[in-house]
This record gives sequence, structure tokens and C-alpha cells, in this order.
Amino acid sequence: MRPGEGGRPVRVRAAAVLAAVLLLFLGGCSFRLPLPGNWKAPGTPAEDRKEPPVEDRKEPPAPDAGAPGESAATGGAGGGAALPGPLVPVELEVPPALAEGPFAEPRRLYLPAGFRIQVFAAGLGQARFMAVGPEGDLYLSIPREGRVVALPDRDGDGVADQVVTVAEGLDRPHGLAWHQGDLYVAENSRVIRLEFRDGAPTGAYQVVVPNLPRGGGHWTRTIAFGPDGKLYVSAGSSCNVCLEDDPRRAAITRYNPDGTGEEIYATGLRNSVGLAFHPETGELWATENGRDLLGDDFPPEEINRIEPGRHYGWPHCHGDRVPDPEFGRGFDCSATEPPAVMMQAHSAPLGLAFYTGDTFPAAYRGQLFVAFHGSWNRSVPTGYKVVLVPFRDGQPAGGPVDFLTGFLVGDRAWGRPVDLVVGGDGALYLSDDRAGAVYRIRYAGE
Ligand SMILES: [Ca+2]
Ligand SMILES: [Ca+2]
Repeated sequence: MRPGEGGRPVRVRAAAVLAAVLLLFLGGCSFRLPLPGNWKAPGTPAEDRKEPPVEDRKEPPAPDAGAPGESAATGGAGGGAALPGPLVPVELEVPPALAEGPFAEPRRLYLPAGFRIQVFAAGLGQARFMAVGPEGDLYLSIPREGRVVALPDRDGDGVADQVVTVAEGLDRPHGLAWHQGDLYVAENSRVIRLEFRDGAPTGAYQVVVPNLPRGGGHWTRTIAFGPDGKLYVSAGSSCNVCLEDDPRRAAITRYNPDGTGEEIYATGLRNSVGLAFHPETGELWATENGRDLLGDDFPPEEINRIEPGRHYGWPHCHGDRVPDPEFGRGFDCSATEPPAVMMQAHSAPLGLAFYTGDTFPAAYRGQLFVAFHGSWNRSVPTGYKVVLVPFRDGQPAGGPVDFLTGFLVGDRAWGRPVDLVVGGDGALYLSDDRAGAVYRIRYAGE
């Protein structure tokens, strides 16, 4: 999904021929949070700060419009055809105070019948990853501003009452995770823990993991706590395709909550930006962004079931164990773990969330939602939407099906979906780092 600077030069064969082979198979928030005071981190090395966020780098204008509700484009006919069903147009609901910038004009989106979407918070710049705090408040990282904010909705009207900075001066904070009442934040090269008391940051913090691999093409770090109480850290590759020196790159690493006990958990993951534990099985699922420069439709994007000690292919094998034209030579792809779900190449799947709320229709319980950030280098743009991957008995039961589309209009995507979380009110919250917003998706009835 991203250019491979930072790594060694990659010789690219024009092997764009490995065509479209493998497309498919496969409540009431009563918030008691006292207003937290600002929390500042010590400065970060200037040299590291200069590196522009990868997504700032050139992105050709999208030459074509995606037809709304194009389920077929995801390759998702699969077993989930009944859910969510055909999409219908809805107007994005915009609170009057937020009707500026990208929301100064009406925005039409497409959702299954009965669903509504509203702007929950706006003016957030590079809105990236989210986590729901113990009080039910939504927290959001804004890497480009070095900031983490809280978005409390204490009056429960579905719109954030304010944007409260809880930490600033950080080095591209991205992944957020709560554990035992404290907020863990993944910066580019470390994980810190912000102490909270009575729902407000005390201003104290500890460095939990001090030395994550820094820089490189994939700068985001994502974290999650497993049912085992351990801290999982995902760090993408330094390049598009290459051999890494640091085993923690293109890998998921596991730690004790205090940062001790580092172990490589799974490897061969080029850039697994989204991590989610299944609410019942406790298994770890992750999105995976495939390599670039092998054409419009290869390799597929992936969702992987992450098991300890497994190798998921990159840089040697892509999709269902297809050898890389260069790095696959002499490598036994059959020893690697194939994806659980394959999706349209260049969709750029980022955040994912199992639906654990109770305000969507019952059939949505336990289904997996995945945010597609959208392509930057495909001849016809793709992605820019949220899909549903049907799950049954803890495993995928079909390919991805469109759930929310409409961000791509004409030759431009006005919004880029990033992360998904289920709020305490059962609504699905979606961040967007192009429109600088968080949306709230709710079920309002047919
Ligand atoms: Ca509110
Ligand atoms: Ca793989």
C-alpha cells in the first residue's frame, strides 16, 4: 500500500501478469469523565520528526469514480450475500456546528437499509486509531499532530461534546489500547503507558517498550491486549519488499504489560495495521497490506488468523502462497500460512472490529467489519469503504461484502476510512484521516 522508501532499492520486474487469479474464496453513554488536563511528553528526536508520514507522499488523483454499492468489486459474493444486503443511499448527518470543510456540502453515503451515519467529531486532522476507555469515552490518535484526544459524548446525543487533548508532543502516536485502567499508546519507536485516575490522565507515564524499530516506510505501530493479558505490537516492514534485519519488523511481537518478556509472535506480515481478538474464541485476527508494483490485481489484501510461530509469507510469498517473482525463488511457500480471507488488491485494509454491541440487528453480532483506506497506486482506484466479512462459529464464512461506500466520488475520495470500534452505545465508530473526522454508524430501524 505504500512506496518502499527507507528500505534498500527494490528491483522490480514488470511481472504485472500474475493477474486477478486469487480474488476470492476463501448504551447509553453516560460519561463521567472529568475533563482531563493536558499531558505533555518530552520532545522527540528532531531527525525522526522530519520524516513525512508515508501517506503524505504523492498520491495520484483518483481517475475514476467507484460506483456506489459495488459489492462485486470486493470480490465478495461469498457466503455473506444475505448480510448486509443491498446498500441504499443515506445523507451523512452533520451537526450544524460541524458543517464546514468537507462537510460544508451534503455528502451521500451508502449503507444497508435501516442504518444511519452521522459526523460524531470533525476538524481532527489525521484521525487514525481509536480505543474505547473504561468510562465509555472514545479516544483517538492524531499522529501528525503528535496528539491523543478524548471525544466524550456525555449528553449521549451521538456527537462528541468536545475534543480533549490527553497527550501531546508524541512521536506519531498511532495504536491505542486500554489495560487495567491505563491507556497504552504506540509511538513510532516505543510504547508508553499513560496513567489515568478517575477517568483523567494524571500526567504521569511510563515507557513500556523503549526500542521499537523506528522509521522506514511503514511507520505506524498498532497495539492490542489479548485475552492472555499480554501486549501485542504490530510493526510493518521498512520497505515494499525486502529482507528485514530486525525480526520485529513485518511481524507481531508480544510482551508482558510492563514491556518485559519480548517474543516474536508471528512473522511474514508486511503491514498488519489492524489487530482484533475474536470476542468468543480469543483468536487474533489481523489485516495485511500486500506488496505493491505487481499490477492492479495482485497480490490480494489479506485477513489472517494469527497463530504463534507462524510465517505469513512476506516477502517470499503472497496471497495463497504464490511465490514472489524475486524473493520467492528457492523459498518453500507451502510452509507459510495462507490468508483466511483474500480481498481486492490495493484496498489497503486497516482497522477491523468484531461487532460486539447489541443495537444492530442480531445477525450482525460477531460479524467482522474492516475499513479499507483505499488505493494510492491503482489505475482504477479501489477501497475507500467499509466491508463486512461474515463470521460463523468464529471463522470466516464468506468473502467481504460492502457495508459502507460513497467516499469515492468522481475522481476523488473525499474520505478515507481508517479504524473501527464498537462504542458502549452499540454504534460503530469509524475514523477518517482525509476528512479529519469520526463517524457514528447506528441502526435506526427499517
Ligand atoms: Ca454530545
Ligand atoms: Ca500473507
